[in-house]
Amino acid sequence: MERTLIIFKPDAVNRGLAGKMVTRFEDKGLKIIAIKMETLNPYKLKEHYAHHKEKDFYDELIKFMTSIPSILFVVEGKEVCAVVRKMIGSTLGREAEPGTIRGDFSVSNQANLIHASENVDVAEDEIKRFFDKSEIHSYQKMDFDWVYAKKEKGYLDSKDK
Ligand code: 3AN
Repeated sequence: MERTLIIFKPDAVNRGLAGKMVTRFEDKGLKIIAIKMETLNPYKLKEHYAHHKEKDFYDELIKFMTSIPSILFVVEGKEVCAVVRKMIGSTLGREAEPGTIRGDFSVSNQANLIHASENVDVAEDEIKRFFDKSEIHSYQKMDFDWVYAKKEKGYLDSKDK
C-alpha cells in the first residue's frame, strides 16, 4: 500500500497542535506506521528543500525548520499521498481552504504547520531520508476491513495489512 512522509513542523509543536492534527489522519482511517520527535538535521533538510535553494525564503526556512523539534510520521493508505495533500491544504495558510489543516490553523506561508510528500516517488525518497528501516512498523490494524472495500484491498496479502 502507498506510503507518505508527514512532518509536523516546529510551529505545530510549539503551538500544541500535534494532537489535533494527528487525530485528523487517524479519523480519516489512515495507518501510522512510524512516528518520532526530532530536531531536524540541517544537512538532510537542505537536501529535502533543495528545490527551493534559490528562493529568497530559503535561509529563513532552514532556520525555522531546525529551531526546535518536529514530529515525523510515515503514514500508509490507498492513494495516501493525494489524500494527505488534500487534507493539509495549499501552501499559503491564509488562502488554504477551511476544513484543511492549514486552512483551519495557519495564517502564514512559512509557518504552515505541516509537510507531506507530493507524490509516491518523492515519498519514497523522503521516507528513506528521514527514517531508518528499523523505525517503520508492520502490524495489522484492527479497523482495516472497515475502512476499505474488499476490492480496494484485494491486491494485498495478509502481511501487508
Ligand atoms: P508545500 O509544503 O505546500 O509543498 P512548498 O514545497 O512550495 O510547499 O514549500 C515548502 C515550504 O517552504 C513550505 N511548507 C513553507 O514552510 C515554505 N514556504 C513556501 N513558500 C514560502 C514563502 N513564499 N515564504 C516563506 N516560506 C515559504
